[in-house]
Amino acid sequence: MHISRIARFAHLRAARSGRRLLYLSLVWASMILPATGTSAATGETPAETPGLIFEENFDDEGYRDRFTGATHPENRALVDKAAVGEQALRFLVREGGHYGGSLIFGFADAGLPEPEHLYIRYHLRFGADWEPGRGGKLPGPAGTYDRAGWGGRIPDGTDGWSARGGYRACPQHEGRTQLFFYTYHADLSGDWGENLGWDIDHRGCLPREQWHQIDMYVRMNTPGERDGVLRAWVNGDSAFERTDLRFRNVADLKIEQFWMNLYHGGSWTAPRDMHVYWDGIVLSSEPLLERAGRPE
Ligand SMILES: [Ca+2]
Repeated sequence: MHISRIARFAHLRAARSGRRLLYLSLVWASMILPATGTSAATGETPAETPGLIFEENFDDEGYRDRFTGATHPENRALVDKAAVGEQALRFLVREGGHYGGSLIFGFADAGLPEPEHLYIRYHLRFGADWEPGRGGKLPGPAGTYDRAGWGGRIPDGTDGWSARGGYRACPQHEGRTQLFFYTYHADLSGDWGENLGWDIDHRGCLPREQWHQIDMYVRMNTPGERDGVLRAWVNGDSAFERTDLRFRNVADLKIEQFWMNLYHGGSWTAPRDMHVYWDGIVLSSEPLLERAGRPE
């Protein structure tokens, strides 16, 4: 029945901030409980979420201290346009620029073990001024270890990997933005990462000015084997699945961080000032969608 090996990890930043302890605990357990999570696209995550590792709802300025790294504070603002709670985080990409910026939740930096599988949820809204154009990068899991697996640094299976989200103009629907995984894995053939389109029933093509609930699942492969998993759901419906990926040949490459990145490019830059809104992030070792299935 229950595996009761429960590891609790206090978090220095959370303790210092005195805010709700959002880094609750890691529950490395196979608990026979109904899967939790919300069916509505903009619902609250239940307080008692099995496997909850991290949650951020961007309802106060303390959010920065609950992440372990951040860049480009000049591009970030809390605004009254929430998917969850009272406020959301707005990111600006300036005309002629690439960033955006990053908020990073690094597991080791937070005093947590690096997981080998992870359920990720966040809420995403493209602003009225958003122009996807040739595209760029969005949040996703990564294990670059500042060595390889991003930005043209091709990995060899021992040094790094990543599976950030990516975006570009949707080819089927004018004005929509297509999502994909921008992946650096150990079977790349070119000089850059591989785009894995969220193509199931065009669910990865999102209209502006609406909140979308994005769910992702990543599972590291058995070292050397092509059995790594990436899945994605948009507003609760399956949009992508691969179960034959090789991220690593060695066991010590794991899920180092959730990299909440916004970068326009490639080499191209933003045609005008444009905005993206994020809210309601959850990282969990247990499924957040009932249909997401069990960890494998
Ligand atoms: Ca919020």
